[in-house]
Amino acid sequence: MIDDTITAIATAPGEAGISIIRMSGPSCVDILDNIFKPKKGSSIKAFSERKLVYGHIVDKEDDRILDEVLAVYMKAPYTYTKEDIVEINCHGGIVPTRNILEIVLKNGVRMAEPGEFTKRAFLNGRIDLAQAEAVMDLISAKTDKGFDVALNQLEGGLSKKVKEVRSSIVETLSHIHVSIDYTEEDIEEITYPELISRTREIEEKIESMLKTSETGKIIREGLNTVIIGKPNVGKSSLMNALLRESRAIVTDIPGTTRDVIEEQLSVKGIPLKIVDTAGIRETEDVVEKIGVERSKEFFNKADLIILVLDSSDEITKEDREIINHIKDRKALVLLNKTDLIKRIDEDELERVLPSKRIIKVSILEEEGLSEIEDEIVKMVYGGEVKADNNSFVTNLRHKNSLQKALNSIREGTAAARQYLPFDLLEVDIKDCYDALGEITGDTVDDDIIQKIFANFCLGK
Ligand SMILES: Nc1nc2c(ncn2[C@@H]2O[C@H](COP(=O)(O)OP(=O)(O)OP(=O)(O)O)[C@@H](O)[C@H]2O)c(=O)[nH]1
Ligand SMILES: [Mg+2]
Repeated sequence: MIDDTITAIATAPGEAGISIIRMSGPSCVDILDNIFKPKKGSSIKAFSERKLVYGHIVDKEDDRILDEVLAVYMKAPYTYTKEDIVEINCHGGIVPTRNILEIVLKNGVRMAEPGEFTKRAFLNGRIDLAQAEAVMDLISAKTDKGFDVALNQLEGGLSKKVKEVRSSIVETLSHIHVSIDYTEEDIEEITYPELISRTREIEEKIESMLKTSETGKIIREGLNTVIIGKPNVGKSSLMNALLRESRAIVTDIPGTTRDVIEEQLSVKGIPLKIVDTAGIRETEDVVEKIGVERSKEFFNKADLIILVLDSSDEITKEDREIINHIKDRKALVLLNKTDLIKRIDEDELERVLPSKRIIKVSILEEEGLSEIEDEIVKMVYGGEVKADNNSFVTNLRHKNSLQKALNSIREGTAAARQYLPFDLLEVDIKDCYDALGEITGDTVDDDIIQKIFANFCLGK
């Protein structure tokens, strides 16, 4: 049992309407009682829990009023942490917030570590580890889709699936046990073919979860997208059009963008980290040269490349060089400036980039933009998982555990196919069980838990 009381400012720093100072732990109600003077009555304890009470925070040493506040206490176990919780709503200025935090600390409360409230919710068994991780994803979600997926995970969507697989493993293990030592008579012994069909079923369930992880990662972290092309083809115009604002400078002078410009945007719920680059070309200009180098770096690490070509121009040597680089990459090709007379050789393009989607657009006349967005969505969901589904594996830690679980169960299947002894099979199946337990936190080391919560916000 955790026996100390912790505190933190739960709201963002700076000036705002209100700030909230939060406490959790066994002594928080007594401490509130010690520093809070209700407008009516003498003690907060005379009011029922979960009732917001108006009054003042007072430093009893010199009877100084620190702020006019609303305070509430909530009794364990039906709280965020499953412990007693206090929240003080004060004026959202730096001075009252700091003074109230100080007086709380003076009363013997310890400053919370980042994520410690949520960590207590986990340690006290209110939520599992995957749910706790979802809390941070909810806060940091950049798009509605990212939020919906995190909410699904917080409500136990992922955990439920993991638990289902784990319980079929337990069942399989119990059959193996009887077959090893004939103890429990009410459970049937298992044959090798039966065992294989069970492990194959487990494999399939894990595989189907893993399949969602590529899209899941993008939903959570964003799709690293880079716009490339030779100078003056309309890269910055595209960036601005997708952002629906004039972010990057657009002129008819080749070499206008001399450095990379990074922005975040949402394409139908998919967060895009999009980079407009300096047109890639040989140049003597020192600044532009650095820009071109940086563009290449972004190009190398991008998840998606949007190549812009000028359809009113023939394919040049510079275009061909870039085309060569995108052949094996996930890329979308835009033929821009279709409002002008066409000079580009489309047949050649289709020949050199046979598997790439080529979209004709006129960014100037806002033609074809929605087609670009639709194509990006299609590429992300890959036609495999439905876009209206909110059940994705978004977290790299979960993905790694699933992969580990899959490897173990596959080894189990292989061992069963070779009729290896049951006690050897049992080891593989147990490993699979443990790897899945890492996701929900049933089987996970303390230092991993430590690391997970260290990335949380203070006060959450
Ligand atoms: N006619 C026509 N002009 C366009 C279109 N899109 C962009 N332009 C023009 O092309 C010129 C270059 O556009 P930018 O967006 O600056 O091109 P860029 O690729 O970013 O150029 P650099 O930054 O120099 O590499 C500008 O004058 C734009 O107005 C289009 O669809 N049709
Ligand atoms: Mg530009």
